[in-house]
Amino acid sequence: MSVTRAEKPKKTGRNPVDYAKAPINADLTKEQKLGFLADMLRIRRFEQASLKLYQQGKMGGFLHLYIGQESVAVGTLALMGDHDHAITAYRDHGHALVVGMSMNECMAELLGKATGCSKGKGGSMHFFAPDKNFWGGHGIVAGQTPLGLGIAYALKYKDLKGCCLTYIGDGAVNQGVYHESLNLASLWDIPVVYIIENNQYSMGTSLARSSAIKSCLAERAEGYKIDWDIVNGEDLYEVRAKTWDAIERAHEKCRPTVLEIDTYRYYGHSVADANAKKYRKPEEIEFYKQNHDPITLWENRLKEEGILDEAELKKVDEAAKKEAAAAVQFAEDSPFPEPEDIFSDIYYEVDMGTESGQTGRHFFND
Ligand SMILES: Cc1ncc(C[n+]2csc(CCOP(=O)(O)OP(=O)(O)O)c2C)c(N)n1
Ligand SMILES: [Mg+2]
Repeated sequence: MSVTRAEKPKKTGRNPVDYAKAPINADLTKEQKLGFLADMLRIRRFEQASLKLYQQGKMGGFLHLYIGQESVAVGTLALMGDHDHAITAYRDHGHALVVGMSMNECMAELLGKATGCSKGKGGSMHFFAPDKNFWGGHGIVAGQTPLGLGIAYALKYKDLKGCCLTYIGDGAVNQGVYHESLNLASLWDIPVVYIIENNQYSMGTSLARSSAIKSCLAERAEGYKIDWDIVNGEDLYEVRAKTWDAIERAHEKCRPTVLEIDTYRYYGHSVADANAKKYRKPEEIEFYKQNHDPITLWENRLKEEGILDEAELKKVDEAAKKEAAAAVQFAEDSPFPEPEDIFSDIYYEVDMGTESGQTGRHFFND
């Protein structure tokens, strides 16, 4: 159907196809392009600041860093329109910042503070902003895949021209529920876009050890008659162009798509894991940092286009660092939730005082 891995551009840092000329990119302004740079730097500086807090022992629970994968969130989520929605797994900081959540509410959530987006009760894996069409933040691997399908089903049911960008890892594609979701997405013509963020590892298990077909994960969509594509994640223009094709397919034809975006994570699965010591070599991580860093490559691209110089780059980066530092201060100054609030924000029915909530029948009508 679409392309095969053999046709994919080699990881050279420079794409042989110039996706800058794709219609969705051709009219981008200088401000928009600098905005993508700013957003990628904001994610990186936010996470570096959060890592420091974790290492100081100020954070409970997990911290799954997105550093290295910034071009995926920025390249895809910046395309969202009014009726488009997004849902992802636990590695959710980048997505949250791109949909417009503030660093303050996100940093406070990491520290378990009442001013956090989930009132300090969710932590790193549970960033949510329904007002921004962002539905989290899910810790069960592939658990978000039927939820994304359901959100997209609701859009179709309500006759709204929208889609649900549903993010999933390279390990999660092996979960049964993802395949059940693909089957229904195709059978019922659901406007869902599954975006596989292929960072090559599922915790400490490499793709080569987890997938029967190692060369391509998106190709499995063939089994469900779903269009698919593979994307060079280090080229922001390509990410935007191919994601836009998928969004248009959802909007215009109400058909699903599976996109596999090649990317790489620099830190461990969560910051507490063995990272470079057990399942990959430090040299491998260094190679990606030196040759395939999505932010450096975008900086280089903008310099070539004559819209970025060192002074402007410094300005954008300083602003990101300042915003992250202010968020740390805000989070540290914020109070913890009150103990008496421990039972609130668990069930909608209880919080809203619905009849089922009052009678203890949360899920069934009779
Ligand atoms: C159903 C389920 N099984 C196992 C786990 C433990 N677990 C958490 S993350 C993870 C790896 C997922 O890797 P991938 O889908 O590639 O996402 P990435 O962490 O690379 O973003 C596993 C096995 C879980 N959370 N849920
Ligand atoms: Mg992975």
